[in-house]
Amino acid sequence: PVDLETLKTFEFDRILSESTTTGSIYLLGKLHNESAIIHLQRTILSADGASELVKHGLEEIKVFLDNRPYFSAHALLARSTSSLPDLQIKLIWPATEIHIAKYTLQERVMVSETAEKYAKVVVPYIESFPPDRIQWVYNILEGKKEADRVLYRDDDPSRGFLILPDLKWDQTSMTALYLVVLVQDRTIRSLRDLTRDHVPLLRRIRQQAFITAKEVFNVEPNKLRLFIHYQPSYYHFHVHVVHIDHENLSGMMVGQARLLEDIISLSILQQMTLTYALGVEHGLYASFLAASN
Ligand code: M7G
Repeated sequence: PVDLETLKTFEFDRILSESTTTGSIYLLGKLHNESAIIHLQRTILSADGASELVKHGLEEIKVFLDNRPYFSAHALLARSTSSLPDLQIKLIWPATEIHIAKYTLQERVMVSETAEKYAKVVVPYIESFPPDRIQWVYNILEGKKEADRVLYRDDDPSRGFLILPDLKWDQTSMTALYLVVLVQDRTIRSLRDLTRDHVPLLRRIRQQAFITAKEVFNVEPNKLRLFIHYQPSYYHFHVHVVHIDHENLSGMMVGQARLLEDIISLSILQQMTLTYALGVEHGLYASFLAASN
């Protein structure tokens, strides 16, 4: 289990990446001699929490620019039992080389993946993963982990799916709403495996995501972006459900994110050439290079 004492033993190695817009940073190091990635991020202020913070939540301010009517200051937050958390901390421990590559700042290139390239390059890449790479998904599907966070579940092995808050969302700000839908069917590795037969499943996912977001978080259907990643990090089919006002998500860029709506209307995915950005540290990059020679 992870606790404060464990975190305090962190032996820092290097910074993998950082973002000044989101105020977040990925650190690589060791915990108890195993590789660990620590992600630190300032928590997003919720709309009603922000005004409370100004009135009651500040302990001290230091003004560093005073040019009336313009003022800028650094603030220290007061401690109280109702204080908002200052930081969101995410930990991957033990971290694999694949995790480290994923969070390392790297050059990106655009690649076009034909159906032939998919079969020749991507399928062997997917099959090279140890099965425990998606153990976290199976743990959720089987009710062994995050069971109390699941918002909707249908255990039918082919038609069923689960909806729960994504790892990326701490549930404080609704405009940062981020849910993930995990299908029960373990044969769909990515959108490449989708056929016409899956259209009813995709439609039910869309409908239920709308219902769950409305019932649980009071977010309307027309405020949600439903999309699928290609390439995904995890080859077990899932859908991202994200608030329209969520900003600064590299995972929403054109190429990587494909609207669920478009996928539902297409159903010719196996034949499509898919073009997307790929980091040069990504495990597929070397395979693509080798295949083009
Ligand atoms: P992806 O498109 O395969 O990869 O999406 P990405 O991480 O590059 O976006 C996987 C999604 O599942 C991401 O949005 C992750 O934040 C989320 N996710 C990953 N893990 C390991 C977990 C987890 O353990 N629990 C939950 N709830 N979500 C996770």
